[in-house]
Amino acid sequence: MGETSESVGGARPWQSYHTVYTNAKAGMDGVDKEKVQRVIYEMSKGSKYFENEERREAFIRQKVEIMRTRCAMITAMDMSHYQMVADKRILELETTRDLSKIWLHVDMDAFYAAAETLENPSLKGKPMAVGSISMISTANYEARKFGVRAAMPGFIARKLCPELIFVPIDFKKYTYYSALTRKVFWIYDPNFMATSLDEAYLDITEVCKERGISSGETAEELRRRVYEETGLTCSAGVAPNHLLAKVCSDINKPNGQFVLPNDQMAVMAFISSLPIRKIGGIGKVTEHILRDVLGIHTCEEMLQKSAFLCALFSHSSIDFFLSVGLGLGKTCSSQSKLRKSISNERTFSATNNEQLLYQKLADIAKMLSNDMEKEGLHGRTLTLKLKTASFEVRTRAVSLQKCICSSQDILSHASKLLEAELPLTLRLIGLRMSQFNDDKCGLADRMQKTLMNFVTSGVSSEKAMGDNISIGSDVDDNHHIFYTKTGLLIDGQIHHLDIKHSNDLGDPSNSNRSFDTEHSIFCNNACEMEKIREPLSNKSPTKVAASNLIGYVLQSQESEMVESQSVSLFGQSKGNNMKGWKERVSLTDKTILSSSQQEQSFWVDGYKCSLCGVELPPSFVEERQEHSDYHFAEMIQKMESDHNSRYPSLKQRFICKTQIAKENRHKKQKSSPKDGKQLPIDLYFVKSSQNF
Ligand code: DCP
Ligand code: MG
Repeated sequence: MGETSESVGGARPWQSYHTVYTNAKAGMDGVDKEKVQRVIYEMSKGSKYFENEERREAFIRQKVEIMRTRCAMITAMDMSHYQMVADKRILELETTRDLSKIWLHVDMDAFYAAAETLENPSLKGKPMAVGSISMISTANYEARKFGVRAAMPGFIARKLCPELIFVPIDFKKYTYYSALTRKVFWIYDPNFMATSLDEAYLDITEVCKERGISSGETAEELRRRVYEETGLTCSAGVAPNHLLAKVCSDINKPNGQFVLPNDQMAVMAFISSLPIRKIGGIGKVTEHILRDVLGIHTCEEMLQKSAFLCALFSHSSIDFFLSVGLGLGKTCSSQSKLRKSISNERTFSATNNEQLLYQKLADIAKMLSNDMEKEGLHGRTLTLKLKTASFEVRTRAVSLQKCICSSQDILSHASKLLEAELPLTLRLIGLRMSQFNDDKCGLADRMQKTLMNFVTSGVSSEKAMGDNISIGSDVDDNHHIFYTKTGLLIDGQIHHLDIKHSNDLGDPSNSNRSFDTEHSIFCNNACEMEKIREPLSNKSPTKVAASNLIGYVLQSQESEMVESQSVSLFGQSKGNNMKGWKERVSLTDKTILSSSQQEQSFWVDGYKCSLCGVELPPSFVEERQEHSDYHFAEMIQKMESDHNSRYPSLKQRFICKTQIAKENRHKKQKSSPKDGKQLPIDLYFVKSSQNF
């Protein structure tokens, strides 16, 4: 894992074995890191977990190599160009700096563990963890001294700390205490934004002004009130924006606070030495790439290396990185505007008991609904997140015609999404709602013309398509878990499915609570989603394999694909990729490509989509098929838009081809073969049985 010459076959191979468990959480500063590494290494070596970590490491290495190669291609002239681009963007971002708001981020200390200790004082002062021998949700600060931390298998935790006491999870209890804390938060900011059971952002600008007290005094008072109300301690961070407030709340944990003044100099000084990994959204993969390719360790170095960032990354990533370098973050207070999504998820011991899984789903739906109600949110897009026993994370999403909020509605749609994935052995279920009712940039407003439109009206929207294609998803910490469903024809109608490239850069294994990076696919209607899952028979809905149309497309389009967007970030723009693809296509002299040629032509380096940058390893056969189908469907739509007058019969021929595609389409399987054989978590760590 991340092997260095020192460790390969060396005496201490664990030294290069960096898992999520060796990342320090609050209270773990003095931990004997090498001992933790050794124990985890010895207990997991040869297990599926180990293999998974190896895959992750291999992916990171590959990613780093690709980026290094790209880096090496940057000429001096490129650099001066990108420096200008970067300087301009930095100036633009600087103009958005808002120091008028005082934000407080509050985070309960060892929340589940503290709640348990409160109700059972005999646990006080003893190392304890909430969870089971399979998996723990959190550990108290006594246990953290031994290297025990959230999301660690319990038997590894016990090895690290033989005295460790396990207490089973009791969500009712945590929800109860969470509600009490929120009563207090409400006093300071009725529009506070809860991001989980134990965390919230509060705008305390008004309260400080009205009462003539400092932000530090306000934080002290709030923490005291939370303690009086609940008997639990919390920590707080005060800063001009969310991003910084969150970092600050971790600095003096537990039972402490840190105030960063609303002053640009203070912010820049704070940022100058802040390690990038402290930033929410920068996970293991991103950290490695920035560090190993560009030598970026601190936030400030984002600005120093801004030209490289502009040369290598997509617009959205550049903006994120430069904002981090400037210490900028969200400052708006209107929650529904502020929020893009709201989520809730839960880790548990791996199980394939479907009744249990549906029960957990129901609990999460209820919690999500409660949180949405508190913020007056109604959403259209529901995303289900699953983590399998082998630590693969997958997301499935559905976009509904109506906004929903009630737990019944959420559960009903979530159950359909889950049903399509079972049987599976799962260790985490999460639900996220997005596309809120007042989200003007929502799916509804940027709905593409679908292939159905093409078939029925022949009109397409170039703009809409451009809007939905990412210029490049350079950094994706979730690469190995990407699933996609695209371009589906149902009952003779083709339903638009939108591939979304999130800008979040979180590392899924860094925190089970984050609902970060993903590539979600949205289907327009839940009922349709249900139909999609039905077995495809002569009578049942049928899916178009747009790749069946490839030959036709190649013969009829005369290689005049539309080239939009001329921005080039090392061939990552849509325009460039379309061009590259076009060139590869024209090489074939307008003959039909064999399917393996199509594959090679489409997947750059064997795994990266040449059109949008999404990464799908070759083993994801079906997902890759669907992904390319989607792009081909798009192309047809675009071509129709541009060639409608010259090719009046294209529509008709498309319909004929569709009929053939229908007949040829095979039944779609609902999960990959290996998913049906998930190991329980304790078997997952093969060595575990020796240690019980
Ligand atoms: N949690 C979980 N799985 C994780 C992380 C957390 O189930 N991987 C749960 C248990 C935690 C609660 O969420 O008690 C809050 O998470 P935090 O990250 O805030 O962790 P704690 O509150 O336990 O500790 P800290 O003092 O570091 O905030
Ligand atoms: Mg906490």
